[in-house]
Amino acid sequence: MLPQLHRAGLETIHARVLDGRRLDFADGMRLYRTPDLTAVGYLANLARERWSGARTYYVRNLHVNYTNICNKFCKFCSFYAAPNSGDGKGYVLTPEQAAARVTQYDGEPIREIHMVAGINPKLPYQYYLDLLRAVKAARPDAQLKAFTMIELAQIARVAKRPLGEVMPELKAAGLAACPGGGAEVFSDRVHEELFRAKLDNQGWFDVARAVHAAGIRSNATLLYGHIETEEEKVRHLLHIRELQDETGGFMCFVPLAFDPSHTELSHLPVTTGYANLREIAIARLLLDNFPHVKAFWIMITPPVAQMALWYGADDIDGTVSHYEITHALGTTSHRQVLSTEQLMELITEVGREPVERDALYNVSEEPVGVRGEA
Ligand code: V47
Repeated sequence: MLPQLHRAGLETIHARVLDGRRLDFADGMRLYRTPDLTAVGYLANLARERWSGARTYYVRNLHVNYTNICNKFCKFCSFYAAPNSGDGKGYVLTPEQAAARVTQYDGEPIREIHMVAGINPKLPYQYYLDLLRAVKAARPDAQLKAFTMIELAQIARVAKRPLGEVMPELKAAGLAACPGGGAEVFSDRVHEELFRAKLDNQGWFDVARAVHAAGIRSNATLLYGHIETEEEKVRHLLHIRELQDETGGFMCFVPLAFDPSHTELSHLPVTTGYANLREIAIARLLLDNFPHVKAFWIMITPPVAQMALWYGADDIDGTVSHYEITHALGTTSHRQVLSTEQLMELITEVGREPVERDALYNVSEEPVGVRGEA
């Protein structure tokens, strides 16, 4: 037993992690409350290495946001434009325009196209099918990771059919996987305060169940760093773990650090590196049935994402290029890009092994050597 774990009061959790036993609510709370983050990170790294060894997954990807018009008015969001606001800020990409965005990257070996947007009540079901088909036709070699559970609920609503019937059609049009967004925090209190117009927590679970039942795998997120409590975060993680026990359809958990700039919550501070690493570590420890935990560098900065590779994360997302949901930190720009070489350098500098993946975590390249290894 390391004296540091003893001092931090983490002996029992250490024993459980070593034995591969499941952590419970009280363990989650203890992990949030111990100030010794390196002790928490040490434990998370044991779990991380059990899943992935030194491997760190990255993907050559790009993001397409097909509309910013949204009728959900979430207080944490700086991306949306209200329907019929007349302020000229709202846009909808036609399927052809979305395809043209993708074609700009012809010549780059993009493997994943991440496509999400606002809930625009004017878009008919046919639009979503045409969008998938057009983007897939523009880039047949890339996989479409598209539509949060919130968008999928809307798609079923406009199709006027159950999601179980709609999913095979979306699949046939090119949908390969779904991102984890829209989960926010599974707390009725936070739902009421920050995103009351959006699908409720139970609804998110029902949609995820239908998606997984249709053979499409997805991610799950937690939006932290606003008004949520530690208890609510632990419950969120335990809910997701329970759903994963049931469906087995989740690939990766993505903690999303709240960026308050340009939102109704702009008085809140940005999350610290200390807090960001703790979220990743606790997710890795509680989610014993999730193969991957992502350090989304756009939100937590590349240097913290790099540290996170020793605090439970085994995925650093991708090259991204243009992320509209939030701004580049401290700027008004949405341009946020790392080259593949920069991503690989971030990974190898901390002694981890870069592994290129696709949207479904198929490995598409042999790992390159790790710096410092014989
Ligand atoms: O659901 C909105 C979040 C999500 C803000 O699955 C914000 O691999 C921070 O889900 N500050 C959409 N976050 C993005 C998303 C995502 C991103 C990257 C990878 C994956 C994946 C999924 O963005 C929303 C919401 O939780 N969000 N506003 C904000 N101001």
